[in-house]
Amino acid sequence: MTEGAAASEFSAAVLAEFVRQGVRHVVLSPGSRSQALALAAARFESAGLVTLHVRIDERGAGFLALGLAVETEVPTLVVTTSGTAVGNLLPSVLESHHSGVPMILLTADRPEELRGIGSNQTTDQLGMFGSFVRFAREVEAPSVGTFDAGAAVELARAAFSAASGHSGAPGPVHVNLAFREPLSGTFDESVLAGITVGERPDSRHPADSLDVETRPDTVVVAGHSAGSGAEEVARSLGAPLLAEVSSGARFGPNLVAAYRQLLRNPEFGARVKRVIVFGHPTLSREIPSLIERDDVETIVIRGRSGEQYNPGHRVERFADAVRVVAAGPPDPAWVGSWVSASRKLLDVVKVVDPTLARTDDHRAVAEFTRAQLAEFREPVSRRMLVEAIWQKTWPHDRLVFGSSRLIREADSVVPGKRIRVHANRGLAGIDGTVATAVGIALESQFGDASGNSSAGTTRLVLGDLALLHDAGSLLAAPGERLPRMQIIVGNDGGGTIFDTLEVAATAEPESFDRVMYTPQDVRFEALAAAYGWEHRLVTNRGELDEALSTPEGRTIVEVPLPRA
Ligand SMILES: Cc1ncc(C[n+]2csc(CCOP(=O)(O)OP(=O)(O)O)c2C)c(N)n1
Ligand SMILES: [Mg+2]
Repeated sequence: MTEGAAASEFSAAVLAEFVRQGVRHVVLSPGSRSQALALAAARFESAGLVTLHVRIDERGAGFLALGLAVETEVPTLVVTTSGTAVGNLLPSVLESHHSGVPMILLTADRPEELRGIGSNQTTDQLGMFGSFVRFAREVEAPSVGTFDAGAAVELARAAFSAASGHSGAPGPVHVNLAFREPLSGTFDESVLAGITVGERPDSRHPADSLDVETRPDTVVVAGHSAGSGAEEVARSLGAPLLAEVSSGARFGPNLVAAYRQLLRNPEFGARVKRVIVFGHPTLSREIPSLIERDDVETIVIRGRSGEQYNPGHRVERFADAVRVVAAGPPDPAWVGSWVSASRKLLDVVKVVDPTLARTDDHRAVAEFTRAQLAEFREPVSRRMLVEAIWQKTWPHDRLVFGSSRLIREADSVVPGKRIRVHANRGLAGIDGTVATAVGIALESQFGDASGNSSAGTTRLVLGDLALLHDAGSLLAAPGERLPRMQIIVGNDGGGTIFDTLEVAATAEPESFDRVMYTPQDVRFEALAAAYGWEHRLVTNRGELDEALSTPEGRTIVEVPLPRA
């Protein structure tokens, strides 16, 4: 074995064990120091063992890996070179930590003797992610003398286990690998033939289950990523289900979509005395205010996040799961009052009466046609936009929201529907949204390395600034897999979420606009064209329905929205 071959043999041995453990996707950004890992990953892809994605920007690569892992629930590998490349992974590491999405960073580094002496592209990489990673390991440069295939296997198992949350919450893991020149050689490709691709690891088994009695004063809150278990518990408890739009539990007979308005209403909010929380609520002020009340007792079901939800440190009990024990049959009046009040609040008034079209009265028919045309030409509002998108999304599709106003709008108005919705609510950044959605789209549409595909479209719904923040992730090199995807950008010329804050009324308008609204006048049509995306401008309901009904390829659907 030559020295370069040692780097490549070691890289192949590490990748082989990751594949055995269940890793299916590798995202990498180019670089010299990481070449042994990168070239081995390319061979693993040719052998059908992993799906490889190449992106030049490590920040986007990290979020792409996160999106892939949201779908697979298995750690995705991210391979980078040394220096600032590694620093660019921090945003996705933070989101991965806070949302409990597994990923494994394999960052290349200079060997010991080249550190701390001003070597090119060399910094202090170990510990760069601080307490945000579940595990950080330094790996010495492989060499002929010390080559140890067993160490490679042990390393991959430990990293995979930590990222998967086998002894804690799932999240990010950092493996910093030194490589000495020559940086790569060949490896024995017979390794590729002998790998059995891993099974999906079992999700954690709930250990600590808490008995909860039915009581007509209890609500179930389903925050981000709560999962469908929250809906089941609400039903068996006979409790109103206050489920956020990305909870995975916004459906079922107990759903209270207008939960924010009802919590503000003393007739409803004040009667709550017990709250059971699943997932991570972030979209309202009403939920934390409820939990902080002195007369309310809160039970939190431990989620995937590296940090448990505990507003005002008021949570009484944490548990891995709840078991409903009936103190008596649930009181149907309790949940019924919430559900019917919510439905009443959200009821849409139908403008056009379709029975008019069936009449012989010419004036009535003309009236109907006029009304229909008017509806068709109605300018798009935020509510109309999110309702139309929700309506057009089906279980084989994916819906992703950015951290702009539109997710809050959707959370206030959309009805129950069992569809897959994601948003980066771990830290609710406006960064990395395009890359995350592309990851979700690619995995849901192409599946694993065996090419399992399901039909379906991924729609990303976000604001103009969030799209511009991650415009670089529109890039995909020739030869990369391309998703079927619509990016629906509500273009209100800047960050209008700040207009909804108290400060908007008190700040000096010019300063407010300069430093908070931050206006932009980007031509999205040109941006789309530059990256090879289609562009559609949608200004009224008719055009919106048409655009949503014909998703093809990769399209940016630009919807101008009024600032107010
Ligand atoms: C990385 C990051 N930087 C800054 C913020 C603060 N922030 C939250 S929303 C927002 C503006 C969003 O604007 P846009 O995407 O156009 O949505 P709109 O509010 O107009 O609906 C900003 C800057 C953030 N959440 N994440
Ligand atoms: Mg905006």
